[in-house]
Amino acid sequence: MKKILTCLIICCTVLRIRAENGHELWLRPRTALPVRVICERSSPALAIARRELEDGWVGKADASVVLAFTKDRAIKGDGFRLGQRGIEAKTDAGILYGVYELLRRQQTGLPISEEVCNPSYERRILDHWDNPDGSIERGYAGGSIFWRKSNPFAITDGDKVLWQQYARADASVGINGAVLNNVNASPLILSTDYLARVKAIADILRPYGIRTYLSVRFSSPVQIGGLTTADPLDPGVENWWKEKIKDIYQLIPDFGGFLVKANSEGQPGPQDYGRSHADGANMMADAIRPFGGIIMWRAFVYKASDKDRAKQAYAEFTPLDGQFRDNVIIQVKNGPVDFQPREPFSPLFGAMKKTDVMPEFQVTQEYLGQAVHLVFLAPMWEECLKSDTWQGGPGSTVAHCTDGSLYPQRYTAIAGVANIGLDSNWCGHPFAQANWYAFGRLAWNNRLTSGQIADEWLRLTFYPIQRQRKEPAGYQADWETHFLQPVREMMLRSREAAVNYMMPLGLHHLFSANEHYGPGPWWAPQKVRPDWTPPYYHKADTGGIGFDRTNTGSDAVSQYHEPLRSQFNSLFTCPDMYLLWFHHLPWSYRMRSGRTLWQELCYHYEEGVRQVREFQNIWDKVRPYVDDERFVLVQSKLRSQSSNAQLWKDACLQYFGQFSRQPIPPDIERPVHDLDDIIRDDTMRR
Ligand code: GCW
Repeated sequence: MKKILTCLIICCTVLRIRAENGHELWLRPRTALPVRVICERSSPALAIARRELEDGWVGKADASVVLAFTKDRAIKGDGFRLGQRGIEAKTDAGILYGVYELLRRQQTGLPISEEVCNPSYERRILDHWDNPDGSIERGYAGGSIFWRKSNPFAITDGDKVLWQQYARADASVGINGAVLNNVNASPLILSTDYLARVKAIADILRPYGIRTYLSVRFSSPVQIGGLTTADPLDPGVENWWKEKIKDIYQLIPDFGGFLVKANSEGQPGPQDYGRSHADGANMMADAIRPFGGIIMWRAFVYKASDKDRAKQAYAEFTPLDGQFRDNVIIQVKNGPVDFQPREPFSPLFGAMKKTDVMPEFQVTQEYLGQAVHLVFLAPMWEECLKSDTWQGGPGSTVAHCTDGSLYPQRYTAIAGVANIGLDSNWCGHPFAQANWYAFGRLAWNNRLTSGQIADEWLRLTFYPIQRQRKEPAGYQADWETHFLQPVREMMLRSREAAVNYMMPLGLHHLFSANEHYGPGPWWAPQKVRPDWTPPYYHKADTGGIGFDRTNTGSDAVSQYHEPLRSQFNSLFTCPDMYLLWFHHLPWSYRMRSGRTLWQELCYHYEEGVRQVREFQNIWDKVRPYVDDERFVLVQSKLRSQSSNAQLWKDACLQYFGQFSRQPIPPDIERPVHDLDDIIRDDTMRR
């Protein structure tokens, strides 16, 4: 009896799922089988490729893998051909990406067929909004991995290890660029001390095929150069940038270029000198051209005086089409306002036919529950990439308008605002890692589906390590049925759930204050500019709710190509999900469902809360398949998400209910918070 008991205890301990803190991301260690890697060349990148194969090979034992260079024209840029014998590519980075793809397929059980894989975008970049003092704008996972406040120029072994791990994770999903600092840029970044640190980082990222970029402040020539102006047409200013750029390339010969936020949210820019965005961008583009660098110029612009902020970027940039140098690329956020839970695509996509344009997505969940809510963002990006702009006829999706397949582009690129910090699991929430992963995968292949990405990521990130080999018969099938399927479904539904409990039916920007987390449809202090407050966007009163952007309202619909213009303009054809984005409607408006608008709103909020409760349930049921550390963390975050979703529902329904003057339908759960209490607590926190 005693023997049996001891045996049982041993078995349980052995089979207990090893605790994981998430630091290894989707690159968890494998019990690799022996493999022979054959490669005629050597380089730091190829050495990494070789090591990855040796450490991660789970194919046939003692197989040989050939890494070979080719001139095959079917392979573009850093693309590669995957085959039974190995990988062929044109560049070192191509070989490395091929190796990661091969290993991913082995590790997720996908077939390895003869196939050419080319990247959708040539530049696949993470924008870090990291400040030189180590803080991160809209960062929810600790301080910066690149910069720090105390002893800012010392480079420790710990720093190097972290940068190398970061580079490896990026490369494994095809990311090949990193903007190391915030677009609200400090001029300090261009000072000698900081540039020395940039060089140290670039040296570590380089073998992984990652180029380094910097955000620059337009007024740097004045602030750190001692000039009296930053006017882009001033020869002294041009010269200052030329010299600065020369210095940078001396340190970092493969430096990627600059990212610029100008004349936006108080940042300086060419308009301060009566010049245009094109004047500003072109001056920098000319200075960086001899070194092969690019200028990514952001189209995120709007003024407090605008009647409709959603129209501003299009209004300012389309007249400049054709005026930008060919090494300028305009960086456009997915929606016309600002990374909201749901926006229609920005009408700038496809509208600038003579200018290179790149999409900007936000990986950090500024407006989607930050590192508390489980929200898988691939469905949101997929929705944007697949939106048909009609700009070049039917099928002119945002993806086609930006990846060079519709208009010739000298450069193609895509950027994601990173969600990475010093937290041991990098992203704060274990599931937020999936957004980093998904951004890279979509940047590499903009035709991938969210389902495929979630599937891969879950297999790589959650399959119990000690089951990876010699698994008891049936374990994998059991894991797929009881863990993979429900959790993948939860991920795929999570974005729509957030839209439901935060701002359904096209509502947007209902956040309290500047932290962009909790509800605040009432929030409108006198001293805050109106377009930073929710009432500017929802326009609720006893007459109804929604922003009238039809041709009798702000006419933002006219920025879209037909047939979208008419489709969005008409109540008969405007999709429900954009209804209150484009229309101001009475509370009694009859929806397609037969409900009134007010009732429909109530049902959406209710549905959002119900979905998160269901996610809690799904997660609790998968406990036997997850290590304790990650299980408990996700469980407690779901609990917070659930109570926050409830708060959103209670706040929005009671606040809007004052205007609709209608009761919450009887079959909907009653609020559990009092509106006055919510507003009081919210005000007291400020
Ligand atoms: O979404 C807003 C953020 C700002 C950010 C800005 C931008 C970096 O609230 O924090 O500033 O967008 O994209 O420039």
